[in-house]
Amino acid sequence: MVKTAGSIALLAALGALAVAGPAGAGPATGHAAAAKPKTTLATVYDQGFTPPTVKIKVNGSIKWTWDSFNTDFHTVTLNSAPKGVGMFGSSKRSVNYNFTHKFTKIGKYVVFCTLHPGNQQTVIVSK
Ligand SMILES: [Cu+2]
Repeated sequence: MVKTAGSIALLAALGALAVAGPAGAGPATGHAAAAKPKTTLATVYDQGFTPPTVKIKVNGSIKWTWDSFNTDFHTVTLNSAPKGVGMFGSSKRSVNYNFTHKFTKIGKYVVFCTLHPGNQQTVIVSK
C-alpha cells in the first residue's frame, strides 16, 4: 500500500515537473529581462581608460570619472558603435568631472579620448 502510494506520488511529481518545465523557463527568462538597468563605473586616467573592457546589460549606463591625479585633459568620445547609434561624447576635462551615458542598443562600442586617440575602451552591451 505504501509502495503504491509512493509510486503514485512519484508519478504525480514527475507529471508536475513535466508541466512546470516549459513554464519554468518562462519566468527565468523574464527575470533576466526584468533585471534593473545598472550604472557601471569606469575611470579616465592620463594613461587611459579603466577597465579596458566594460561589459554591461542593455539599457545600463556607464559613469566615467576623471581621476583626481590627472595632469592632462581627456574626453570620453564615441569612436565606433552598432549601426544607428547616435554620436555622444564628453567635454575636455582633467579632474573632478564625470560623464554618464546610457547604452540602449546591444553590440560592441569603442570610446576614445580625442586628445589621446590611443586611449580607448571597449564597451560590450548584451541582452
Ligand atoms: Cu586624453
